[in-house]
Amino acid sequence: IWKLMEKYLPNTKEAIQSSVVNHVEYTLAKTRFDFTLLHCYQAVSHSVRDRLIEAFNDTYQYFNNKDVKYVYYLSLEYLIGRCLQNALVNLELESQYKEAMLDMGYNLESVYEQEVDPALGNGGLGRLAACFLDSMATLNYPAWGYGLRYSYGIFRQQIKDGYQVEVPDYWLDRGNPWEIERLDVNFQIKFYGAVTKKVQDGKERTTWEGSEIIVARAYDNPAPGYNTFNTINLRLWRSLPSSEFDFKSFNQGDYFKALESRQRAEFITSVLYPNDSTYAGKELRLKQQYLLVSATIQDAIRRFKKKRKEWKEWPKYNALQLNDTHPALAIVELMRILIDIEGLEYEDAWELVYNSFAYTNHTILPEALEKWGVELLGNLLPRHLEIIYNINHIFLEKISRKYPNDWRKLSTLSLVEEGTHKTIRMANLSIVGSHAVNGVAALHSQLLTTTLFKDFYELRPTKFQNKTNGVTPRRWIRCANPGLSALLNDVVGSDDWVIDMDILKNFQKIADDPAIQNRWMQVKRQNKEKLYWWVKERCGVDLNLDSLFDIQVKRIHEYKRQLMNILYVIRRYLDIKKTPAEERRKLFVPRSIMFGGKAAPGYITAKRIIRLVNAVSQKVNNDQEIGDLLKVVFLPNYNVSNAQVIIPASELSQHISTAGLEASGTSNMKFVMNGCLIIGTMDGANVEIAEEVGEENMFIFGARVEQVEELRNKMRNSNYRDYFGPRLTEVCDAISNDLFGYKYDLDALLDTIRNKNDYYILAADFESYCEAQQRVDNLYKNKSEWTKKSILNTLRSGKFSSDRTIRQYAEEIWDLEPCEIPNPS
Ligand code: 26Q
Repeated sequence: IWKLMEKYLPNTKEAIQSSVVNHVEYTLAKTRFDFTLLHCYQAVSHSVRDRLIEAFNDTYQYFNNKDVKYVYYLSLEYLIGRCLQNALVNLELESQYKEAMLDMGYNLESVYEQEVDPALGNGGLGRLAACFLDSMATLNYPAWGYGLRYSYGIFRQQIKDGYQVEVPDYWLDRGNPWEIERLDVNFQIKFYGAVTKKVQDGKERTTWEGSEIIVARAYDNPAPGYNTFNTINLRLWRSLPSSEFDFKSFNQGDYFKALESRQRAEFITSVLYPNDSTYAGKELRLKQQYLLVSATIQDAIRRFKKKRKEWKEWPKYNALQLNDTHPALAIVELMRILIDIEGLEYEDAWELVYNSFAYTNHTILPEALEKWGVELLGNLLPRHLEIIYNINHIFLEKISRKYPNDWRKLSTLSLVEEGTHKTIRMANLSIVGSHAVNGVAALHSQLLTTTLFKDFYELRPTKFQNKTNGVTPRRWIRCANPGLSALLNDVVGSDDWVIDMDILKNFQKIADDPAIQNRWMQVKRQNKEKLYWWVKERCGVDLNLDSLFDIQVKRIHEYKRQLMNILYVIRRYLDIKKTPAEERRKLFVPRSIMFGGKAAPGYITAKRIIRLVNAVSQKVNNDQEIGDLLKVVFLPNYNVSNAQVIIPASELSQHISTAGLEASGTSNMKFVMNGCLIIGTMDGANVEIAEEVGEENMFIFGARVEQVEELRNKMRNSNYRDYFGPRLTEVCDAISNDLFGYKYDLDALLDTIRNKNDYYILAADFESYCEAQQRVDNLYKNKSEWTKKSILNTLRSGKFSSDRTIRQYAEEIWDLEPCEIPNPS
């Protein structure tokens, strides 16, 4: 009977159709007389799921037999986006399913549209984790992703009256065919309670008795690799009440009170914190972090114990990567289990922890660094606080031996921030507990070692590394841009570029070929048409398809300077109005300027930026004099599936953060791959993009990182009128004179650059930004030159494949070998 299970499902058109029909009948209990497009999506997904599961089971069975080392990627966020197309593309079954469905009267693309977009992340950090899973599977690395199965992902953004409105995202509404609920994989998670010490055989033993016990249950999400049978697991935990939960209330007969506390247990994984730049010192958030950490470490230990190895071999078999400090308690949790439960000596436990953990930093913004109040932490996790103090004690002793009487060093390196409100610095904990620490772009990693983590760097320079981010070409070219994919297949003569982006470099001579240029423009045009309809339907705006599609999509934040972008739009509007009608078309290239991105619900300035964009959009789009020379649109609810429509259609994209503040950026990479030119500052990965594609193929402007501090100092001692150029002054006056309405909100917004010392040096960079924009117009008038640069951008973008990034992590941090499962046929 087991023999039967060893055979893979057949993938002929007929076999696919019969599997879909089977799911219609037996999984959905539907008939052809009562059947919708949604049912069709569900049946197709189940049919694809069956195929995923085969590969998935074989993969881990094989890893297990080969006794491999695993990497555990720990992240509070995964922005995986829709699964159906991605699974079909990676299984290389898209054309078979397309045909099979067409036969049955369904267009596969409209089936794709039925899927909700799982949005279990905020932005860059969560999407990076998803790209990494794709690359780890594709490169055959033995890996596990671990995260939380939030019932509510990031809110859905609606625009009402020009303001952002947040709507809860209950993404599990229609079930989720992609997950496998593991009723048999549950771990207990403890909170609160007390620590007791007793002496046993002359040795002090510590135990922690939690007073609230809940359960974390595993939900598995297969992530298939491309061009391989390897399929790895994203294991997401859901919190549930434990069966003995609040036994006391039940026994005392307080039935409702007992049920209430059960609901509190479920609440822990119910919602993702929609914050991507300031930490929230909330107990619920700490419970989320600990739940992920504790369940994951227990799972990893259970798996390790099955190998029957000695503890000292732990680092040989396990690498644990922390996606920012959010899961940093894993360091402490592993220490606790090794010492309190497994009975290891402190030093031996530390050795194992230190050699298995590594930490990735994603920001140098001080307001984003996590610090947990000692009272909060000590109440929720008393034993963990004790261990943190231990780690700190031993660490600081070493420091004071090395730097006697250097109080400044001691206080900056300490895991504890003293003060009226004592806190634990999670970044310091992560650095001290890891053998490798990395930034996410060359400039960012360099800034870490010279500013934020300078003292740590001097202590142990070899610990610090760079791993420039990357994105997966499977989702961001192959899935999102089928037109470009077909073109690249023709250029290369195969689809090898999908797993080896570097080969595109060999075809640079095509950039001058007029026939290729024409096809290239056609592809872009078709993508623009798709976005045209998207915008028309959602925003009611009719774009000019011949206009330059100019796009800035990312979370709204002052440091990303969407404000500078929209102020320039106003500049352009005023300039067009000043120009005699008959000269306008000669002087200005028609532009469609689009903004998209969510503002954290409590971030008022970010919300006002959205308000301003919509106010300008209202005014400009309805100005008869302007016509289609200028359109401004706010694209609502920017998410992964919308990005897949927006990015391939864009011709110019904006990455204009204040130098030094965007750790890397990853959408910049996606845009470049899709043949979009960048207007940007020398920040984050833009610096490396410039190195790869050539500065002459980008529009670079603004202060460099070395100049920023100097500029700020200059501004501190002056009035804003001294550093506002005439072009910016006129724009702000127009807003203050109520040209766009909403004076109260908008004046308050302008005050962030007028009276608050303009921390993000918008005013200082404005003139140089306007000049760069002029260069954009000039180049766009020459279609062939523009297209040539667009082609070169794509062909030179190979470095930014997450395959390169993951190989570097595997070789330089994880010490991990690939392990490819054999072809089953
Ligand atoms: C922390 C504590 C409590 C609640 C929320 C958070 C939190 C959540 C998410 C803090 C930060 C984030 C996300 C940060 C992020 O997305 N950073 C981006 O990471 C990208 C991938 O490395 C970089 O490309 C971006 O430059 C960086 O901004």
